[in-house]
Amino acid sequence: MAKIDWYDEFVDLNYEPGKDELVVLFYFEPPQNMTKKESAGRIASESSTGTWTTLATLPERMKGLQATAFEIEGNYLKVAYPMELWEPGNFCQLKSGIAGNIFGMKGVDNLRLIDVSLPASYIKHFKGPLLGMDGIRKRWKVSKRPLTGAVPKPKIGFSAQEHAEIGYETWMGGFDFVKDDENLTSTSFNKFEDRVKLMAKYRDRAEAETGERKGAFINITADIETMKKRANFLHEHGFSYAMLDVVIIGTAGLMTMRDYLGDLGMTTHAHRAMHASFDRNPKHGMTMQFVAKEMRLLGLDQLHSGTAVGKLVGDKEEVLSIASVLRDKVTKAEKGLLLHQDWGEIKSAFPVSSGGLHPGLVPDVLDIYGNELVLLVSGGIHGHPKGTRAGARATMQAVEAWHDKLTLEEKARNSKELAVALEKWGHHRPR
Ligand code: RUB
Ligand code: CA
Repeated sequence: MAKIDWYDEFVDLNYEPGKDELVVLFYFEPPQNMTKKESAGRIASESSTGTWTTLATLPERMKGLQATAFEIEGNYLKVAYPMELWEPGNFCQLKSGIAGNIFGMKGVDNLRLIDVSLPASYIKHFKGPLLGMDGIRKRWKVSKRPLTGAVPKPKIGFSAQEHAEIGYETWMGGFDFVKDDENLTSTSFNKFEDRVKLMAKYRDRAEAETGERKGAFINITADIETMKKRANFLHEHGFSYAMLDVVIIGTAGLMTMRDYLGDLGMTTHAHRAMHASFDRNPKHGMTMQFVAKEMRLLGLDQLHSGTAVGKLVGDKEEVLSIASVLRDKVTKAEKGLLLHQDWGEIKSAFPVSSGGLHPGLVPDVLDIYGNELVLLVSGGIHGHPKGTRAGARATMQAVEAWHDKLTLEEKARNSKELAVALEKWGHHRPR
C-alpha cells in the first residue's frame, strides 16, 4: 500500500543542529492515539515544507529546507530550521512558519511556542533598538534610578486640557514621563493634536520649573499612514517617544514604524495590550518571552513586561525571563523557559513594570527587576489622598528608600507623602 504521509521524515532524534540553524522550543501535547514522535513530525513539517500527504514529485533541494524535530523531553520539543527557509529581515515570514498553521493542527491538542534561538546570520538583518538602555538614560539624563512614568486615570475620558493638567502634576511630582493608555488615541473629547499641543505646553512649563527633562509616551496607534502623520506631529512638538500598541498593530506595522520613527530619531514605548489572549494559557499559544524577543529584534525601545505583584497575571519567573530577553547581551538558556541567545550588536531594551502598582509595592518590584527599568505607577499616584503630585512624590520616595536600603516605614518617618500612601495602601497586592 502506498504511504499516505511522510511526517516521520521530519523527525530525527539523533540530529544535531548546525550553528546557522534556527531552533524553536515548543511545549506540545499530542492528541489521544498519536505518539509524541508523530505529533512532533507534524509540527516540524507544517512549519517548514511539508503537507499532509506524500507527493508525486519532490525536487532534491527540498530535503535541505525541511525542519527537523530533534529533541523530545517530556512535553518539550525542539525543532531545527535551516536558514535558507527564512527571508532575510522579514520577521512576518518567520512567524507565518513557526507561529502559523501549526497552532490549529489536529495533530496537537495543545501547542505553545516558548522561544526561538536566532543565529547571528539571522539577526544581522535587523536594526534592534535605536538607543538601548544606556542611550535612553543619556537622552533623559537619568543615570541612577529607574525611569518613572504614569498614565492619567481614569484611562480614557479626560479632555485634552484635563489630561495635560494631570500630566503636569505628574511631572511636578518628580516623574519623568506621562503615558497615554492603550485605548486613548484620538476621540471627540480628546483629539490627538489637541492633546499633543497641550502636553507640549505643560511639559515646557514643568521643565522650566524643575530644571529636569520631561517626556511623554503618547499613543499613535492607528493605521500606518495615520501613525506616520502622528509621529511627525509628535516630532514637531518636541516629543522623542511614540507609544504603540504593539501586539495590536502587528509585526508589519512595527517593522514599518520602527524605521519611520528611527529616521526621526524617535524611540518607542511598546504597550502589550492583548498579549494575554495568546500567552495566558500555559499550554497553548506563545510566550511573552517570544514576544519580547521579537520586539527587541525589530527595535522597540521599551516593552511592558509585568510586575509579578500587581493587578495583572505574570509571575516572577516570567518577568525575569522577559527582562533577560530585553536587557542581556547574552540571554542564557533556562529549561522550559528560554533558549540561549547571543544578541551580538543588537542594543538592549528597557522592561516596563506596570499594572496595579503603588508606593508600597515599589521595593518588591525593584527587588525583582533591579534598577534597569521603566516603572509606571498610575492609579497608585492619582489615588493618593493628597492628589497626583503627592502620589508621584511618594513613589519617588519609595524608590529612594530602596536605593538607600531603608524600609518604607523607616523612610516614611521623614517623607510625609509616602506616609500618607502607606496609610491608604500599605503593601496591598491588588487583583
Ligand atoms: C496601568 C495600566 C497599564 C497596564 C498594562 O495602570 O493600566 O495599561 O499596566 O499592563 P495602573 P502590562 O498603574 O493604574 O494599574 O504592563 O502588564 O502590559
Ligand atoms: Ca492600561
